[in-house]
Amino acid sequence: MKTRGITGIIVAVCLMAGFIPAQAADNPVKLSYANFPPAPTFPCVQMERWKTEVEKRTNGKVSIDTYPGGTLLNAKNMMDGVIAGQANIGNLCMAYQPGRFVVTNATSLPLGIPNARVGSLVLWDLWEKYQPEEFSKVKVLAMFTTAPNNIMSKVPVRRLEDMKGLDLRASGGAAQVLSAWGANPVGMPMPQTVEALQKGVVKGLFSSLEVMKDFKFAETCKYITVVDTVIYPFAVVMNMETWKSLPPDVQKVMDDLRVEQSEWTGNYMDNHVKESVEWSQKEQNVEVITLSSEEKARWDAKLGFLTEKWIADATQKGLPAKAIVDDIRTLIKKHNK
Ligand code: 3IO
Repeated sequence: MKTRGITGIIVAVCLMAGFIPAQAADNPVKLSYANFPPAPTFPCVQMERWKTEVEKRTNGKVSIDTYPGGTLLNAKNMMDGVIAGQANIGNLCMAYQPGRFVVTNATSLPLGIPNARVGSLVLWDLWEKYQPEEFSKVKVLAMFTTAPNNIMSKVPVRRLEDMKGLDLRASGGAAQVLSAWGANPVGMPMPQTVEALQKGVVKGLFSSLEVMKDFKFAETCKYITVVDTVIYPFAVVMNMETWKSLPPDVQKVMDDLRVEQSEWTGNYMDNHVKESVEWSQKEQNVEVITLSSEEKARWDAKLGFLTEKWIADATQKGLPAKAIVDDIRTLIKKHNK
C-alpha cells in the first residue's frame, strides 16, 4: 500500500514535470515500412520524408524502420504482404496488378493528367470518392502518381513508324498505350529493368523521366521521345490491425499527413524530372526528341479507343465506369488551376 502510494506520487510528479514524452521516446511504437525499388528512387525518397515527418510530429512516439530495394517485400507481393502483416506499411505501384486496382488504375487512361502534382491530387480524390473494395483490408496513407510517361530508348523514335515492334518495358495501362502505338510492351517491375536493358531483352522503357538519372538509364538509353501521355499510380498502405492498434493522436498525425504527403510527392517528382532531363542532356549526351503537332496528332489518334474499352470492361464488372472517367476529367481541371 505504502509503496503504491509513493509510486503514484512519483508518476504524478513525472507527469507534472512533463517527463512522459521522454519515457515514450525510450519505448516508441516501432513500425516497418517496405518498398520495392532502390533507396535513391522517388518512392523511397517520399518514404523517408514520411518517416521523418511522422517521427517528428509524434514527438518520438513512433519510430519507423524503412526497407528499400525489396528487402522486406517486393513489387508484386507488396499488397498481400501488408495485408498479412509481413510489413506494417508498404508502397506499391498499382500498374503491376492492373486487374486488382481497376478504379484507381483508371488514372492511367490517356485523359491528360499534365504532371505528377495534379495526378497525385486527382488519384487521391478519386480513391476517396469511390473507396474501392480492394483497399478495404488496409489503411491508405498516401496516393501519388508519376509524371507523364515518355519513351527512353537505345534507338531514336522520331515517328510513329519507329515504334513498330520495338521492345519497350512498361506495365498496366502504360503497356496498353504502347501496344496501341504498335510497339511490343514487355511487362516487368521497374527494378528488373536495369538488367533487361543491359542484356538487351528490351530496347528501352516507357516511364517517367526521373528514372534516367535515378536508375542511370541515361547511360544506355541515349534518346528520349516526349509524348507526355499516361502516368503510373502508386499507393502507400498500412496493415489494418496495425492501424487499429495506434493511439488516436498518432492516427491523427498520419491522417493529417495523407493529402500533404501525396502532393509533396507529386511536387518532388515534377522537380526531379526536370533535373534528371537536364543531367541526361548535359552529362550523358542524351537527345530529347519532340514531336511536331501533326506527328503528335497521329499518336493521339491511336489512343481514343482505350478509354471507351476501359468503360465497357469496367461497366461489365459492375463499376460506374462512365462516372469514374468523367470524375477524373473534372478533377484534372480542378487541380490544374
Ligand atoms: C517507378 C517505379 C519505381 C521507381 C521509380 C519509378 N519511376 C517511375 C516508376 C513507375 C513504375 O513503376 C514503372 O513501372 O514504370
